[in-house]
Amino acid sequence: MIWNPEYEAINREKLRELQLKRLQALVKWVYNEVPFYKGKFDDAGVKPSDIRDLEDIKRLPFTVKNDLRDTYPFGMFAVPMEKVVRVHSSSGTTGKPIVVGYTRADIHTWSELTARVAVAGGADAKDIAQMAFGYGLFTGGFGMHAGLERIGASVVPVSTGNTERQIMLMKDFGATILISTPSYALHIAEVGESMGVDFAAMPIRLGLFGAERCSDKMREQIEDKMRISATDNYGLTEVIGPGVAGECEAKNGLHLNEDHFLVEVIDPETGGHVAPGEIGEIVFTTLTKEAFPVIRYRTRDLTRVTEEPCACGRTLARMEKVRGRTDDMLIIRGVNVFPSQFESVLFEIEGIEPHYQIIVDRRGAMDDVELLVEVSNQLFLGEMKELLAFEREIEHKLNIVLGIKVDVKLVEPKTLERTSGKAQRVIDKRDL
Ligand code: DLL
Repeated sequence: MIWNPEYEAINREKLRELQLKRLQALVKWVYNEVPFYKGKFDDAGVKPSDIRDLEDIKRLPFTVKNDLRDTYPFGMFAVPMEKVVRVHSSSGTTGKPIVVGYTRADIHTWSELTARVAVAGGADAKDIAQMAFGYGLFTGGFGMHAGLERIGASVVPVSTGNTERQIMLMKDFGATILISTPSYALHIAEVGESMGVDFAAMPIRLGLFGAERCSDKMREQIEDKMRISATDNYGLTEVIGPGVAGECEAKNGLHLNEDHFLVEVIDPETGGHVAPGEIGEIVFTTLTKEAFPVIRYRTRDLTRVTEEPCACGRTLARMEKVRGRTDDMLIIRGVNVFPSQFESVLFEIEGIEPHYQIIVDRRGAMDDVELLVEVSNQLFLGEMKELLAFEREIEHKLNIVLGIKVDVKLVEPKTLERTSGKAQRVIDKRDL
């Protein structure tokens, strides 16, 4: 099923015409309404009338997270506050949060986009949708809620926390869809198992997961434990929240809502476009947002985009699952490594649970990396000698792939902290 075939299966030539028309109107709008953009465009020597085709987007300056921080809280809004009906915010780990605003029309657009994502993942009006994203300044709860309501599903806004009650309600209400982060879904599955819950006997059939990376292995684990089919969806507060891109049932990339967002993939070092289909940093320009438009917003998320036709009939381009973020990159004794590389090694090894934590510290002048990994109960209860040999084997495999020495510590199942939001995989204790 496609929620809005007129746009989701649009002829790509027509799409480009629509994008250009919207881009031209947007650039004019922000130039006149947002002093920040006027200043940046003037500095770059570009006027709204210079945007004659889509390629001209390259003439516009990028927007980065710090630009949004510097204008905290409402400095980037393109409409007066009386037109703003909602604000959300992204916490970030340091400094001031980023605040975004929505007009009534933006809220309407947003639910259209999350409706698309939900339907692409297999949801429909008959579904009972258990919303286990947080409601609040985080965009996940309210954003997905509106889309599911719009398609006519019965939404149960449980929010996060109290996992046992979450499972009880899931059972009693006969939820057919779970909407959450993949780490929280895995936690729900594990708590369910320990409560003796038989997910196979429950009506739950789909998972709409997003807001953080979910490797294929982790997806399989959740699907297996909960007896569901799960899809991945992507978004970020600065662009709108969830609803930027969502996987269809072909599960081969996330369809980007290109009628509302113009997508570029750039080389994070040079800022130039990468060749089509190559990996780079994904950059978004909102084409229809009123209160908080962004121009060439650098997400720091690394992925690749393909325009190849998809089996589902949508013509919207697909982004591959996010591989990592440019700011995830750890520099260990001069070597660049991404947490997803640890994961790719770990998840190939039998007996490893999908819970791990990377702890980086500095001893004297040396960086020290410790990797805590949960192993299956069966393994953990085995012989010490075997456990130690297993640790050395993992260290060896990591060394081959990452080129650094990692100190692996196997830990008992269920000892690493669980979360109802996004998992924290890296703890960097270095004072860099
Ligand atoms: O996480 C919005 C969202 C909510 C998306 C619910 C999907 C579902 P932020 O909190 O601003 O917004 O975080 C945005 O999270 O730049 C990515 O690094 C990461 N992220 C979001 N979705 C995915 C995903 C929401 N499906 C940041 N896969 C983004 C990997 C994701 N990373």
